[in-house]
Amino acid sequence: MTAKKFNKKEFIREVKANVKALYRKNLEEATQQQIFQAVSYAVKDEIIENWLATQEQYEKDDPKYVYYMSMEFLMGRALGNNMINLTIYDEVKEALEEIGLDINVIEDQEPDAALGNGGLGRLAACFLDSLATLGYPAYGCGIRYRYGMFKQKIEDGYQVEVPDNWLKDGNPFELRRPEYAKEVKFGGYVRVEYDEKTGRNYYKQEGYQSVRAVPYDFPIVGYNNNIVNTLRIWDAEAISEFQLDSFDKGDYRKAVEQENLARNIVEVLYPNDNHYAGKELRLKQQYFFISASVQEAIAKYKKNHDDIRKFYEKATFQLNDTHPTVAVAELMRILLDEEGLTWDEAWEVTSKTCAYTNHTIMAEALEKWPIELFSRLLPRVYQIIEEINRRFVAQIEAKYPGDFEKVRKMAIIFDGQVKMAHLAIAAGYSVNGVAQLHTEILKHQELKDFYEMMPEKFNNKTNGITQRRFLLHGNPLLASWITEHIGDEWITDLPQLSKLKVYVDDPKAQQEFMNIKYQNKVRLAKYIQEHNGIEVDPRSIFDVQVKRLHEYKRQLLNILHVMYLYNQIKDHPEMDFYPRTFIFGAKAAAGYRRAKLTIKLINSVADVINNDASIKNKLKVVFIEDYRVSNAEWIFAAADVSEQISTASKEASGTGNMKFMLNGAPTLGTMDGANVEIVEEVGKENAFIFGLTADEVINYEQNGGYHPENIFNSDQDIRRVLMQLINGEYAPDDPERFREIYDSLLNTKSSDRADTYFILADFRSYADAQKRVEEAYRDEAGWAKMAMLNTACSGKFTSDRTIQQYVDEIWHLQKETVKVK
Ligand code: Z2T
Repeated sequence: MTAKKFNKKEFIREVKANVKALYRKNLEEATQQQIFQAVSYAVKDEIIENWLATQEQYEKDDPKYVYYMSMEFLMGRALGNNMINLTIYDEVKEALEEIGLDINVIEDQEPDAALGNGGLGRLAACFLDSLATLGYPAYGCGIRYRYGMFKQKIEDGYQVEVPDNWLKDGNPFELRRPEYAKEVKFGGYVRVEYDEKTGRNYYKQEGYQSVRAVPYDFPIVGYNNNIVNTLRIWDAEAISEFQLDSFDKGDYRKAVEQENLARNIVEVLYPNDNHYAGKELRLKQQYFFISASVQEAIAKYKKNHDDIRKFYEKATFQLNDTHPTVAVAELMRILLDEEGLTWDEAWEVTSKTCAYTNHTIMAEALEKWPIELFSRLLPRVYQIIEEINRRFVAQIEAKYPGDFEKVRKMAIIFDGQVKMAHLAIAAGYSVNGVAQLHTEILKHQELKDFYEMMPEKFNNKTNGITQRRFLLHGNPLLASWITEHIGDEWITDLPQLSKLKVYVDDPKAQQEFMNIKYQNKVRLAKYIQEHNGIEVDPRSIFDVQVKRLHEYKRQLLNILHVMYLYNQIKDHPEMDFYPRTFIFGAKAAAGYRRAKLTIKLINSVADVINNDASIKNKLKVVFIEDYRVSNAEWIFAAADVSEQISTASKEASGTGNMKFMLNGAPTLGTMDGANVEIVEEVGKENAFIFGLTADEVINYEQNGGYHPENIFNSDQDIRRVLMQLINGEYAPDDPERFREIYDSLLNTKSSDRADTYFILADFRSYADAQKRVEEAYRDEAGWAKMAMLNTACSGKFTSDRTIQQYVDEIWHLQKETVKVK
């Protein structure tokens, strides 16, 4: 099945017409931003027919839908991706060339849709791409934040956060749908009414404030299959005066309050990755988009069905971490209070509808809301959770009579807190981890008691990434080369990449493969020169660590090792050393002091090393400002080495690791998250593995016995590097600047052990692995083979595979097809 034929003349005519209609300008007068808008509207026109046709087909077939509920969708740019999936990229490129326009410049005008922090949000975006490409009916449900992930500036080596006003020029791909607006209620109290006729109590929320949730739809284009699904994100508006209850009419104070509530709710994305801050506004955001989404899912179902007790046959809610877990109680509330089901009927529907994905074992990420806050904001929802908890505790007691420890550890409400993970597990029909190792740790450590009580709910879904964005769009040279050698089926069937294996020993293929890598390095070097003012040599090894800045991800281990290498080169100028460029990219949560200090350390080390002429450009350190989806595509394409060096057991999966592998960069990493499965696919001889295993880390954590000061005292190289943190080597103006980092490695605080993330424990084995990288890279043919094997063995890590497993083992959806009109 192919998409309808692209008409170049018609397209050019439309772009010109759009520029006129939108800006009253001719092409020659329009800015690149205006042309981007005009091109995007023309591309949207190509999408609209398919969008309509898809929704019509779904209407006719009445399929089951997955509602992917997520606080985050890290979509990145839409224009390039939409052209790719419509299979009109090259045609549009040519058409634009004809009128003197450069498609790269046009694409570069688009702000990233950065409605997410990192891995979790980008995973949601990859899943939407795969759902549409595989032809599964799906909605992404989320929030239309006015400001997404902040833009990062580096000033004097420090991170500065700048608001991300991504909507300021207008968003050509969004569609406002006021006809689907919903009312969402906060606060007030619950009034109980006994109804003689039915003999039941009815619960009514009164004295509340409310906001109007208005959805904006974004098209999610499947690859070359005419399918267009929908990402539906909610904006908040004030309930207008004439919609106020008659009781509240003319209540000026209340009207103003509701205006403020609406404005605040969707104002900004919380910029925390793997960290729970417990803010009231965050809970408002959660309930806001969940209530609207659940109401909409039910309204949609009721259009064509009259038995709400069978709702789960046509809908399933996938909860992206615990952030959307209030959906459990909201669904119960609607079924009980508005649909009139009994508790048991409502519970059956709810527990057959909701499923939960866990994305982390980091304790500081667990959502535990204070009862006071929760019940004040969501009084009726809280009552329902109390009843869910009462019944769940009874179940625990029945299964483990007299074992109060079990209740203490598993109850949903305990110690004055509402534990969202416990609610999600108790209420859902599926609990999944995001990589094999992570799921095993959930089953046997973090969620052990739950696994023992309900093993049938637990399953693994190893994460994946979409090759359409991270190879076809991000690395067009490699994509074309692959297609020339094995055909283009890999675009929708990534395991076909294994056909490349026959070329890994072929010198010509090796040379072509590495030449493409070189050209991508030139492209990135230009970007770095333009954006950072640093000159890097594309012939050096590009050693890359890009991901959120977090202590467990150990950017600190990386930069300490750079300091160690620098010492070596200074001590032994004659030493053989293959030139290296260490590239970092990372945003730190705005309130994460130690992470921000690590950014300053990286930039301080970069300053010293990059300006030391005596080391003859053997070492360069680059911190790429504002790492985000759009520049990530270029970075993966240009990487030689993929740094995946988290403390074993801490990185649930990782997905950047997969993007590097796909683009031919071997992993330098610990046996953590999906690294384990990457090594399983490519062979450990084609990766550089080091460090403690997850079992060893967990054993130290539970039984003690780790003493970083012993390492400090016995290893002179390590000792020297650590001393350089406090002797002004990298902070001559303020030698105490990095004291906190030094202390974190050596000084036990009352609260936690020194070197919480085992940096000293792993330092030697990391340095050895780095040495092996250098040796391997010197062997040109050997390296080319290793790089190609990484690409060839990356087939498992497509999000198409992940989604197919969700469909087969959790959601049970039917594939749809849409014919061209
Ligand atoms: C996040 O990006 C991840 C986990 C979270 O737990 C929160 C956020 Cl914002 C609450 C990441 C994991 O750290 C990473 O290992 C994983 O690959 C990714 O989610 C997608 O599952």
